[in-house]
Amino acid sequence: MPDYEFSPASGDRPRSGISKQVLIVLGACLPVILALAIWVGVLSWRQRSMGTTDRFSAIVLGRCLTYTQNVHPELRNQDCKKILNAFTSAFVSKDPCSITKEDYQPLINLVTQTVPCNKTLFWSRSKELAHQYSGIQNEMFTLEDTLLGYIADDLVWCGDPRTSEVKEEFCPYRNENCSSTATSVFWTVVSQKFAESACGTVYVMLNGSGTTAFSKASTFGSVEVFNLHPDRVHTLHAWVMHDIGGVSRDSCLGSSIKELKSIVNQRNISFLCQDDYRPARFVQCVRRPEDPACSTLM
Ligand code: JS2
Repeated sequence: MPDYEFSPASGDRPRSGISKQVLIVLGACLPVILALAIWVGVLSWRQRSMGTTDRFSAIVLGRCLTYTQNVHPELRNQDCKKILNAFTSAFVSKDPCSITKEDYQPLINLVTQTVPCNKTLFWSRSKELAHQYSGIQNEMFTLEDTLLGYIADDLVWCGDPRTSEVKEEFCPYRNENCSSTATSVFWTVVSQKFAESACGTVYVMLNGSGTTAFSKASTFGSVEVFNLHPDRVHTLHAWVMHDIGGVSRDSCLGSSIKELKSIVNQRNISFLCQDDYRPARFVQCVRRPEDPACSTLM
């Protein structure tokens, strides 16, 4: 039987119909094809109706389980699914520029964790060194060493009134036209709670190689400093750290630290300051042991 070619452009239709055998085979396969199509349809419907776990939710749930089961097993009774649900409920299906502190209150109420007195470490423009230090001095807590900071660190998230999806891309940056984003409000809320629950002597690691070590516009300078309770916190101890082999643009004697001292003293809290606090300098020198600034340490 010759293969027939036809060119649709010529408008020619095949001169001979499909052979009888092909029709029989197609008829026999049709039910299988139909059943397959129905099965795929049901599967995708179930997937949609059950809700797929998006990446953000998977990361937050995974981090929560790691933290409560391994990092701090004393929190093993925390319900990570409830925490995830309270977290996403704070922003999904909402205007991404109009998130409020109250949106996060159910999440804040769910997580009860207290940092021991004298073990709180704030930071400003020195995140990496602060975390390296608290990673070694592991009785010290930065916000990201607490459960809420740990599950959200370095993530971006937002919602959209038109869907119940958790979005990670195309989330608006915080600016004058969008001042209350899901992430910025979250960090303000948890930073405030972190400061409110601090007690004894609290510490802050500042960057003396940046433009100014202390800024009132920073989260530390605008939220945490003003939420320390003077009846719980008696001293704020600042460490102004300088990059190994880097420039020194500010120090304990600089004007920005004088401003920080004034704010703290006005809140009836004592203030101490050290340049290049030695134990933190050791942490810096681990990576640059050959640097002259480190030879005097050894
Ligand atoms: C962490 C994020 C993110 O004392 C520290 C922390 O307790 C933090 O809550 O606030 C302080 C640092 O903020 P600051 O003083 O503005 O310093 P920075 O180096 O400019 O850091 C800006 C980021 C602060 C809030 N924040 N903190 N992990 O993923 C994260 N994202 C944001 N926006």
